[in-house]
Amino acid sequence: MAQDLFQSPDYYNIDDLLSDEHKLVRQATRDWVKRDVTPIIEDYAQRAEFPKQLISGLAEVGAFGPYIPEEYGGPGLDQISYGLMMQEIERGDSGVRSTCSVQSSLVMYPIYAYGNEEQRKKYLPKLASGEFLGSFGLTEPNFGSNPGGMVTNFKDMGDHYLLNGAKMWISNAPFCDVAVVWAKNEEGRIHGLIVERGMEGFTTPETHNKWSLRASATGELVFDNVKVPKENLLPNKSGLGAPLGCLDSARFGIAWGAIGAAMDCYDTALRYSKERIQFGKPIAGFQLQQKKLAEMITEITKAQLLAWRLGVLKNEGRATSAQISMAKRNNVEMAIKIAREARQILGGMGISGDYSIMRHMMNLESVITYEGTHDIHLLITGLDITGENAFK
Ligand code: TGC
Ligand code: FAD
Repeated sequence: MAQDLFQSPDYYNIDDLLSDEHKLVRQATRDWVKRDVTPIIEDYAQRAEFPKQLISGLAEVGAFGPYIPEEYGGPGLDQISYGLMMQEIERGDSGVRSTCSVQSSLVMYPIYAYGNEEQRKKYLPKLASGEFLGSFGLTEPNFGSNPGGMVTNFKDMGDHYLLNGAKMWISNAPFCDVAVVWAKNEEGRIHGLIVERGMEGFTTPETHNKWSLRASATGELVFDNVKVPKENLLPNKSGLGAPLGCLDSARFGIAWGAIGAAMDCYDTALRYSKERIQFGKPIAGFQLQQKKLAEMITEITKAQLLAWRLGVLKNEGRATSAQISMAKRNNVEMAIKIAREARQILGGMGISGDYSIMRHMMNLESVITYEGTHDIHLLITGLDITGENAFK
């Protein structure tokens, strides 16, 4: 059973910028991760299995829909609290944070923001409590970075819709109770539909052989003439902007989450470097190792400030999609570079599951690709600053 010695770095006293509530939320999540995630996560990752027993704990700390109002079962917290929770959970494992991102930003958010009152009351409390687990179907086999080309479609059959198509690379798919699925109507307009497990023709085969995000379940959503009740269509927003709006919220959480993974790698490498003796002294005393560690804490500090400022802007309703893209891109790249450097500081031990670094490093290979690839986010910034669209 792994011992969790994590100590959170705060080189620029960024805690001074947080409220008492932020710190309480962070501490409660950190305590839960230390108690319930760290001791078991390596074993589940090695076995490529999602630890389902964590669902109730995630619900208890408020990680399912942190900013969803209390009347719908959420804790009604602000965006910085949401970010800090994602940071602490990803400090444990990106796959566990993925489950929260999907549930909160990709399932609860669209039901809350684009759904009607009946849909909110029916689904949100069950999703907040973890009774229901959700998935989000946007990506298709031939449409990943370019989701606007999707071919999944539904036809109006009078008293129901008939849904056909397939989504792939879907987090939580194999055991989701509900899926928010994006599909085109007969006019080619994209809409969100809530599909429930048990609907005839709806299957969710699991995707195997992943070297990354092994403690998160990934699969397909397959729709073969699925009859979806008309009341399951999200009525208040359509077009590609609807799913992209959900991605803004999830990408924001990832910008914070990646800091958690980076902190864990840095903290592990710093401790190891002080304990590991070579050539008669701790390797922390060698300039080359200090360079790595000094650059890590510098990059973590810059990422913390970026995330905090983005959180303030988001709380004020002023964060733009392009600002969120910049933070997702920067912070995930920062984390993956730190994971790679930290692994080297541990030498051979760096590849062992006795330490968390290699797992973080492999996980981050998914994080840098999902929710918009590293290159796509660069192009979003490029478009924003030049006005020139380099996608097409
Ligand atoms: P484009 O013509 O630029 O835009 C279409 C409409 O969408 C609006 N829009 C946005 N709205 C809200 N938030 C955003 N971030 C938005 N970006 C664009 C835009 O204003 C427009 O609205 P309207 O009213 O004019 O129609 O669309 P495009 O086809 O050129 O594509 C743009 C592009 C490439 C940036 C976009 O499609 C994109 O972001 N691609 C990346 C796809 C992606 O991120 N997929 C993620 C799938 S989900 C996932 O990975 C979950 S991982 C889960 C886990 O954590 O485990
Ligand atoms: P592609 O779009 O084929 O891209 C391949 C390469 O081409 C990339 O490097 C990309 O940057 C580059 N590229 C593409 N277009 C351009 C361009 N215009 N200019 C320059 N370069 C370009 N999706 C969901 O809907 N729901 C989920 O829950 C979900 N979970 C996921 C979980 C995991 C573990 C993974 C790995 C993926 C998940 N995804 C999910 C899918 C993810 O969002 C996509 O993999 C991602 O958007 C990229 O799509 P793609 O894999 O088809 O790559």
